[in-house]
Amino acid sequence: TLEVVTIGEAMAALRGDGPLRLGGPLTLSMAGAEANVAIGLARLGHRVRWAGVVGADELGELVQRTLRAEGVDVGTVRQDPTAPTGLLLQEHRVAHVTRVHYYRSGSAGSALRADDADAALPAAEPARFLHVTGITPALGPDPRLAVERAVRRAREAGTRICLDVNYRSRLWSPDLAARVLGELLPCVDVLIASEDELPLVAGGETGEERAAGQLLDTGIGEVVVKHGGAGARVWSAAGAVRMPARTVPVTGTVGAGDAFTAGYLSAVLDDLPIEDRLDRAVTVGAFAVAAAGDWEGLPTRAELPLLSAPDGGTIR
Ligand code: KDG
Repeated sequence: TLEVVTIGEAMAALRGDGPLRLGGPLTLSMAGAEANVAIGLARLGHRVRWAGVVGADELGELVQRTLRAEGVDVGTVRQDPTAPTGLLLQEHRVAHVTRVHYYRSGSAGSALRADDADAALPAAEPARFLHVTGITPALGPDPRLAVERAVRRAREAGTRICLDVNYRSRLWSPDLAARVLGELLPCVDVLIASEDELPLVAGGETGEERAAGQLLDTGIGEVVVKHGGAGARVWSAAGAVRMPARTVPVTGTVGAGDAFTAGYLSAVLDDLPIEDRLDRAVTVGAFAVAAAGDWEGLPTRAELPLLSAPDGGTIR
């Protein structure tokens, strides 16, 4: 049976090494926060479905082919013949700054509807987790309804719900995000947010402890706060547990949050204690940071200990 269902928009991604306006070679891949999480989970051996809409075009084929090759279930993906698959350009502007440019308004992915959520979450085979992000409801009224439907169906089926706030300021205002995500919170079991996103879902509260306390009071079981290079902290009824990040050379941080989430959810599915959930989260996150691409470098389960190899090590 399926362990995780996730729903969102996946796009084609073109990545370059320098300023885009100068031209030069780009590498074609795919992107999308929920798809990244799905790939991360599949690599760790979990049964996961990614649901969404792609265009009836070559980039839509690329998205589906990639997910299929990674062992992600795409059985409920819908092809929309009237809209193109979305696209983003990743510009490696200077060493530590990547700029992302979206070409996704009117995309097939943003044509996601509530009935796509129905198809993805059949009542007869409930998954253990639904994973959604704050990106999807930012895409428009229909995707927002799709996320709300997915959350409601999951709730009814006894499927636990993970929400990654993933605030995208290019897509919606903080006020609207706070309102829409706020309505989902009472159904959320695991909330994942970066430090700066926390006030958005905690009524403007900027202190981490108070914000987390407020969120736990709404019934959320685990509030997971990401501190980037400093690690992460989980707040639950048992108190707070902190874990430093793993020190790795930084190749690119895009996708690190999704990798972290995949690691965390994987350990939740394995029923590991919070300390080990955080450990797997920061480990998978570090793989994403140390490798090129958003998801390409994510580890299989057997590769999890790889980062502990001695520096500059060649493994023979
Ligand atoms: O987390 C990485 C994502 O930002 C990327 O894959 C694209 O989903 C994406 C988005 O909307 O930014």
